[in-house]
Amino acid sequence: MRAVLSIGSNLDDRRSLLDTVRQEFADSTVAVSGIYATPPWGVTDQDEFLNAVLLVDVDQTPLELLRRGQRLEEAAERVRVRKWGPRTLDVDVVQVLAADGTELLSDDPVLTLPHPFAHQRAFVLVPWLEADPGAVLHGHTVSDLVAGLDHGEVAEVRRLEDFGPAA
Ligand code: PH2
Ligand code: MG
Ligand code: MG
Repeated sequence: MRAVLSIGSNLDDRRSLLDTVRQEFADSTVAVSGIYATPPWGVTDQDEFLNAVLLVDVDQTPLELLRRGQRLEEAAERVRVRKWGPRTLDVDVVQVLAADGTELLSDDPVLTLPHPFAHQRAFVLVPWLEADPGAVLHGHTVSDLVAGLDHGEVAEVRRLEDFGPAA
């Protein structure tokens, strides 16, 4: 199964924390975006985030993959203080595709698929489009979704650098 992971950090050594995800999935990464600096969305009185997107091919269920991400969050000593608040590391499973390319749908509150807000967040869509220019989310190309976003929001998502060596 193929999954799209959106990862973010706005506390501590943000690059090293994102890199723990890159390393965890080093053998299963099929594409990766650059690292982007993004203004905090939702709760705006917090530091800027670094965000990136990884496409991974894994032989796991979506819930196993979620747990794998949560173990990295725990290793980053993530403390859930407030919704949308500052975090050392966030690993979100944005989309899961079955082997035949079908998008998995789930309304399980533990792991809702696709991620319920991904289609409207520039900090997810812009890196995703870079990692997979042909990506489709729920019948819309990610390219069209980006084009439909507020232009100011898109402009504020700034690519800083490559995210480590190409997989
Ligand atoms: N994550 C959030 C809330 N707000 N803003 C940015 N820029 N990047 C994030 O990853 C992010 C956010 C909740 O997970
Ligand atoms: Mg999140
Ligand atoms: Mg999360």
